[in-house]
Amino acid sequence: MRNRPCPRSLTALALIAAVLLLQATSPAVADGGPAGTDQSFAQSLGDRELTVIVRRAEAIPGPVRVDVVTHRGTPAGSLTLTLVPQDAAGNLSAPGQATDHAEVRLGPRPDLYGATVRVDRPGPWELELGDGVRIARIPFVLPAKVIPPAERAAYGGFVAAGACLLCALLAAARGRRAGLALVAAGGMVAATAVATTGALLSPTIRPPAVTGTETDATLANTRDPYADAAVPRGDVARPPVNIRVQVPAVAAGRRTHLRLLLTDGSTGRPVDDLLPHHGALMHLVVISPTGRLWHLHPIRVAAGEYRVELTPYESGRFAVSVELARRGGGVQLIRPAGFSVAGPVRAGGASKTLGLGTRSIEGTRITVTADRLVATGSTTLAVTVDAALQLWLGMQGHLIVAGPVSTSFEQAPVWLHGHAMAPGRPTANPPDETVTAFGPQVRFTTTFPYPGRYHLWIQVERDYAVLTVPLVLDVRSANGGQR
Ligand SMILES: [Cu+2]
Repeated sequence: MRNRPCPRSLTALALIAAVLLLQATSPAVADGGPAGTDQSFAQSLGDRELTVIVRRAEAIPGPVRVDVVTHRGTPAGSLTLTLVPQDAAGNLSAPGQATDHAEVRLGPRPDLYGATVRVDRPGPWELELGDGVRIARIPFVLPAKVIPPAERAAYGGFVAAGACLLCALLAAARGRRAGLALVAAGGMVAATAVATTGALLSPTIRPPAVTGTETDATLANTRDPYADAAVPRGDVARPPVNIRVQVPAVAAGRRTHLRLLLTDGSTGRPVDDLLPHHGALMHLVVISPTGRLWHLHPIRVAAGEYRVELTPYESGRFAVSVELARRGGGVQLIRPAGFSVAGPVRAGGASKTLGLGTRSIEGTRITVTADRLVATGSTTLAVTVDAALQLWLGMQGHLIVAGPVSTSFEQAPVWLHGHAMAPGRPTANPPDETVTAFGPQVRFTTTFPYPGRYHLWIQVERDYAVLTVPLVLDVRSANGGQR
């Protein structure tokens, strides 16, 4: 006995095929699959230097893991995590209202500590990280998983073509319904054409702007990045940032805080669109009169306002530089006016500075060599450390240069900031600081634009502590002299 499909099932199959084809043309948000990458933020929270990692969400709504890496000397204690959405979503809580809390208990040993919080929507968020005294408000974007329309057309088209083929076969099997078989076969050809066109066009279609990186994130454009397609993307460059550094009247040896106020170079309005770059929203370098270096990551306390604490051990003029990246504005190195510390002149802040060669710092042997020290040509510095290294801020090593220094660091015409990248190809999720597998040699290539005396600081991380290697190098001019 033959199984005869009724005309109703054939019609249903044809309808499913049509729906699949129609759906293929509109963009969609896919809940359920992971989207985005881990987002890492170095934070100088009081006297704790922390790396806060917001892990990528497997599904939204769903749990998100927040890990905190501590370093040698980080006091034990507890931190509060509060999640605050920045955009409204249907009948969910209003923006600015916390949706979840958690506590991270930091142990006495440097390690990875964490907690899990729950998110109820994609889009822009703030993670409030509190230690009982101060609160860092870390902005981040949870991307929605969006399948591009061309890809959807390809997938939907092939599925619809399969359904039409089934229809055609069933109709043909019935024998008498040649007309229906013909219609289904026609549908199959049309669906295959749509799928093939989608598949062929998919790699050539320009992807939409990355929400939260190239455009300001809202819930609407996170869920549908194609919604902004009509907005011209020709000029996304935002103006440079001005920074005012405010320091209360401070005496050498006393703990103080720096308040950094960021304003737009065009409108003078507060700047609140910094992107995490090199593992932090802001990299602050402070150099004391005798050459002690701080490389800190101020916390964001309000829109356009960052804060950090430090203890200047000596009096005199302190130089400041800030590296940051603005959304749509690229990386900027800003050299705001420095600040003065009162009190008797006290040295002792800076550790002993040497030229090339071998030295021991905090029990670690370090050898620095350079292939040449001539202005305007490229110089490669090789640093060999007798310890396995961890990636700090995603890099094997950091190099900061100021010079030529004649009167003060603040007056030095050149400040450079170079990196020794992690080996291998850059990946979306590089190993975190718990992996001790790098070094022992890191190399930097840089160029000294003028001859003269340069101060350099090389920074690497080993055993959960950042090691700073200060150097002084005299760079010759290309025709042999010092000037
Ligand atoms: Cu930094």
